[in-house]
Amino acid sequence: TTDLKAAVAAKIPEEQDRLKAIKKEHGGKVLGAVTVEQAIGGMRGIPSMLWETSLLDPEEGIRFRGHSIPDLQEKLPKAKAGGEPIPEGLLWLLLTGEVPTQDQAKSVTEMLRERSKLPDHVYKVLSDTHPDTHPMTQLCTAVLALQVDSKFAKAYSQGIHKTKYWEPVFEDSMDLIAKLPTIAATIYRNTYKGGKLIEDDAGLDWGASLSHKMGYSDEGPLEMMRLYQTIHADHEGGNVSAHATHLVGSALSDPYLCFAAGMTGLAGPLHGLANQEVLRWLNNVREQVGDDVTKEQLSEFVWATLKSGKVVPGFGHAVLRKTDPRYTCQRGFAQRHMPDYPLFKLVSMLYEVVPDILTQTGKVKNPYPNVDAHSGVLLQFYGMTEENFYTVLFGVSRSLGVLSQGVWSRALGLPIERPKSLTMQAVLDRVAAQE
Ligand code: AMX
Repeated sequence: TTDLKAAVAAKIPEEQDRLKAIKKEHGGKVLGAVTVEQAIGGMRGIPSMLWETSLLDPEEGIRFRGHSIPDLQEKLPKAKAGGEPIPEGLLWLLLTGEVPTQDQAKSVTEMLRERSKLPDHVYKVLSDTHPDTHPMTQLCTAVLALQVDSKFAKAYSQGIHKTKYWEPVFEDSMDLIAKLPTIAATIYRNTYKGGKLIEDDAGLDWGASLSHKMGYSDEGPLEMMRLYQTIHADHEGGNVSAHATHLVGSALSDPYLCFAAGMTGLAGPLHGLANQEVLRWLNNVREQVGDDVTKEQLSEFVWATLKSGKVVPGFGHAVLRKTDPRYTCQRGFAQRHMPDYPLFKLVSMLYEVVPDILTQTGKVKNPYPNVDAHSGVLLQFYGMTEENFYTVLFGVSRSLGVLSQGVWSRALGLPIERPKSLTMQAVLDRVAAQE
């Protein structure tokens, strides 16, 4: 079939049976103990959630439905031969577990295009926001404004049977994914280009159309945006944006409400906002030393950042312990398309300088670069210089992963989340009871 919803529907019974069997046969077994340190330390490493669309290996990085990023660069359908994958293909994979054919990916492009029109009231909400409103806040505002059209919220209020939840959740998720490029481009044009919007080009795929509507229609930025939108889609379930979406969705809040929750989390500097922070940090270096910076000068900058009690943005990770394959893949793109670009050279030099220094601090568990260390370079090269906007691009992509999982969370009947919290005294009492 080339019908995405039918392809998902066909998978649901077997996956429901699989989960039932796992619960029945292994429900009482232990996945891992929880230490006091973990309870205090941001629940790091506690296996406590189901997330089907992707899994993160600390050494190898993300796998989407079992496929690594280099794998998918080969296997996923492309807009042009030898080019970058289109994110619609990844959406099919995330939702169905199968790598799509060219026709299946094309049908997703068409399905999203049909749903892409943004209601007038959302344009109005966006043009009425205070001009200094951060683009991420504008994104959340627009998503919440769309919630009035939620098919799930309506179906729920009309008493839909719980076995059918996934269907209106699927519809809402596709509607929202379809509209996000227009929302993002409108935010961009309103904030930086005097509100002059650009007509869509009906021949373009979902990711390329975002670049086009922002005002960048050459082959270079179109391909870059396809890749960008593919690799930022999902990073298993425990990161802040995915977990926030999942948590809020578990209360049966509709996809608009839970995606907005995820985006407020993505807007934090330790998470998605890091791509903006990286650019600021790089610009600061260039302003003070120029483009011909030496390794020694760069080391001084890194040490000064650390000594002033700040993090080096774009480096480190809560789960990964090697260079992020999303970084490596963007580095490959830069080597192919902008090998002599000064900012790329600067970022490459940072790769040589920062890991040693972070290792010397003796506390950073992963001194290597993450996805956010590189994305800004690609955007800058094609003229998208407004770094405050970068996290919105991340957010558009993240919708593919977290909303796909949302469909499956409802299809599998996952319950409301409610972990146990403790006071410091309760921690001490539990420890004492064991001694
Ligand atoms: N620069 C300076 N210090 C860092 C650091 C960095 N890049 N990465 C980690 N550290 C510090 C931590 O702040 C912590 O210090 P503390 O003990 O004084 O509080 C210590 O090293 C141990 O932290 P960790 O266990 O290695 O990392 P974590 O799991 O607590 O945090 C992360 C992970 C990503 C928040 C952290 O590495 C960081 O702040 N990096 C910079 C911001 C960034 O790039 N975020 C984007 C991550 C990817 C994404 O979500 N988009």
